Amino acid sequence: MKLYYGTTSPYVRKVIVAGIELGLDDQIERVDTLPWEAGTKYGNVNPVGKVPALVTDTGQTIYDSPVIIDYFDSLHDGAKLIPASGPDRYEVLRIAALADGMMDAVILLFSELTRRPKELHWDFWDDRMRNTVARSLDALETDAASFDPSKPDLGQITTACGVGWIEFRLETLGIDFRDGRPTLSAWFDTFSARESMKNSMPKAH
Ligand SMILES: N[C@@H](CCC(=O)N[C@@H](CS)C(=O)NCC(=O)O)C(=O)O
Repeated sequence: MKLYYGTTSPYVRKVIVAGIELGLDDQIERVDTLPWEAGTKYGNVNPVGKVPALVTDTGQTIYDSPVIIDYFDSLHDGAKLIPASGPDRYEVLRIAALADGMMDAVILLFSELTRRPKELHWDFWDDRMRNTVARSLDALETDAASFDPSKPDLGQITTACGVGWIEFRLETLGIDFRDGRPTLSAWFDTFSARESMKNSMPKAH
């Protein structure tokens, strides 16, 4: 399998973590991709222009990160990262949607802070994204009480990659996810000790 990836993307990190957790990592060839590069042809792989995307061994192209992880789950017979049915399935998918939505907001905020010329900075947008991130982190603080870091699933992987990225970009964003969130912080520290997390730390270019 070929994974179009970037070293700083939290969505790519989810896929790397899932691959390691499921013992699939040695089947995944990584293709370094810079989706923001001028003149990139990456849109021919994923028309939305975002990493990650996966090309399977049979030549099928799959995106985005939750869909790739669902595909990984179809490749093994062990404990699934996405439960097959019932309330557990929808709880894991809800947490994943919450953490993905938080990541979307924090990425938009980061782009506003780093890519948009200062004279065009839009305070309304900055405030709105910060409020979304704060509300989502508060919800995850409540949800983290029921997380089991010894049993990774899509919800926990998405949350870990999301808050890990906020910490990675702390200096630019000025958001300390730990502030007032002891349960989420303690869970994150335990989850971060997993080999999959240690071997997928974001690296700035
Ligand atoms: N929903 C997508 C989000 C992926 C995403 O936003 N990737 C960012 C990198 S962190 C990207 O490639 N951005 C390029 C762009 O927006 O043009 C997923 O879960 O895979």
